[in-house]
Amino acid sequence: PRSTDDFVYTTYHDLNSINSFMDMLVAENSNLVSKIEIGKSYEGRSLDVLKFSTGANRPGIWIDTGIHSREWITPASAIWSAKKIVTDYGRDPVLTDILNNYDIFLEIIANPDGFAYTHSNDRMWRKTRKPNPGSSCVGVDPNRNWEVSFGGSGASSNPCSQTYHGPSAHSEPEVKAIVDFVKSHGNLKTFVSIHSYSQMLLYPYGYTSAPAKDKAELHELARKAVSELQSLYNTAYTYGDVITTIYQADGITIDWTYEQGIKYSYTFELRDTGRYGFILPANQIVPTAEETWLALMAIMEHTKNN
Ligand code: ING
Ligand code: ZN
Repeated sequence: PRSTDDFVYTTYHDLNSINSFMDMLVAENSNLVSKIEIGKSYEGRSLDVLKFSTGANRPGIWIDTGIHSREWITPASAIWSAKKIVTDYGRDPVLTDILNNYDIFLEIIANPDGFAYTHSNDRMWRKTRKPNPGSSCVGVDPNRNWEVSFGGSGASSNPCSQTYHGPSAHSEPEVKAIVDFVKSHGNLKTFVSIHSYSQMLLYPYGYTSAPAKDKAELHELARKAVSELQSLYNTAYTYGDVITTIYQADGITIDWTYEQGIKYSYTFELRDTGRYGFILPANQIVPTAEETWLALMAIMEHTKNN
């Protein structure tokens, strides 16, 4: 494709194609979108974030996808969402109002080494691609590597496990890059980390059954977001805190961001509930992106109004 109008949103793309999408989007909308590199992956790939901004010194909203590399529906949805943002800015009054007051940061491929590996070697690869000294097993779970209850029982100390927490908190460059960005930005109001699958919208905590101090508000906003999502294609989501809705999980992204003071910290688990699982057919990309966008808009609008 020569422009993001020609880009095919109904199929899955590899890293080169996604990189070219990002570059075209920036070139076509240079007044609204820029690309920032927040770090490098273990294998040296750039960790790129699209910044949607209409002015200086704005508070921020963060969205990441693809931190678990086999969850292909998440970057595919993010690509559609990036195009949706540039299309709707100046047309949709709610999104325009959001972007006139907040910057949106979108990291489409949070784990590029893993993503490349899902294309070249193993479609079901989840973790990072950093070797583990003393083990033949590769990689760390980037959703157990964060410095909150790091190494707790809701993670594995076995390098061969899919939920291996890694040698130390923030040991993975892909995680550390986000940590550094969150700290140096200092004014993120919302942090949404998108996974698949299970059709859930989750908020902190994963490491403890103690309620988050904003639980009532987070729960009510989740209810609203899920109801908006369901209104489009009747896709049913469950919602609640991680530990009661899924299971105990220690060292997770949103517990760390919440404890950094980012009140609206959420994780989505996109389609489906297991029929296709991680191998969601491509004809579900656009419907999934469309319905998820409604939930994201609910969260962003609430951010703006609070
Ligand atoms: N599942 C998540 C996992 O990392 C999850 C579930 C989400 C746990 C949010 C903790 C926080 O185990 C997938 N599919 O990644
Ligand atoms: Zn995941």
